Amino acid sequence: MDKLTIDAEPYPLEFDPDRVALLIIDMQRDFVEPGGFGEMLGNDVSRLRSTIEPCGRVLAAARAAGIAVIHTREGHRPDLADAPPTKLARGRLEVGIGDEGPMGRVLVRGAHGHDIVPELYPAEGEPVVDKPGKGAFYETDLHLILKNRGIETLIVCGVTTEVCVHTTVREANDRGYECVVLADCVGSYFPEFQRVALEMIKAQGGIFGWVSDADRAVAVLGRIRRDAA
Ligand code: C5J
Repeated sequence: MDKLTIDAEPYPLEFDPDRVALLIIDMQRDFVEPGGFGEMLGNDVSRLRSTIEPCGRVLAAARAAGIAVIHTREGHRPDLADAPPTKLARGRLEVGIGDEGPMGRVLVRGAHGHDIVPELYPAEGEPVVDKPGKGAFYETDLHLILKNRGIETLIVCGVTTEVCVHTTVREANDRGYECVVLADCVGSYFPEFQRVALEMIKAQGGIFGWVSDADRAVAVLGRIRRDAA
């Protein structure tokens, strides 16, 4: 199929529709749902919850287009052997990673809070990458999964914008992927960080990648579906 173009900043991004994937980062209950770890830390989770609806539209469009969809989750083994002691100690929290939280053990694989919100739950065949760090490439098989599918371009959604989304986009950029981050599909607890994080991605001619939004992504993904039909 011919190349397509997604309208984006700092300029429209041309991509090969056979080599594009949707990457949804850490849309886990503990970050996004009321009563989870994020809210327990005093954050306003509504700032993150507003991403669920546009993410859902992009996810539906990606599935209809038949492109690769990959989900990530931040978290650790139940024995915490893959969690750096510095990460466990950070913040001097009363309830931190590995402790019993409102939705089970915080950021521990298998806990209710660690899993992905039902609205965006992975479908059968969609890889879920469990990552111990903020970046989705660090100590995971994400790069291998993408290489095996011939992926060159990543449409990026998820939370939080300035932490796991940014770290992953930077890692992807250094590995030669072109990332387009959908502004309304990524969220931060801090409005200022949301704004600046998106500015940073597209500054200097797209130093880390491109910024677009759900509507523009759905429109271009719809062209894949129509052309394939
Ligand atoms: C954080 C993440 N913020 N997924 N994780 O700790 O951004």
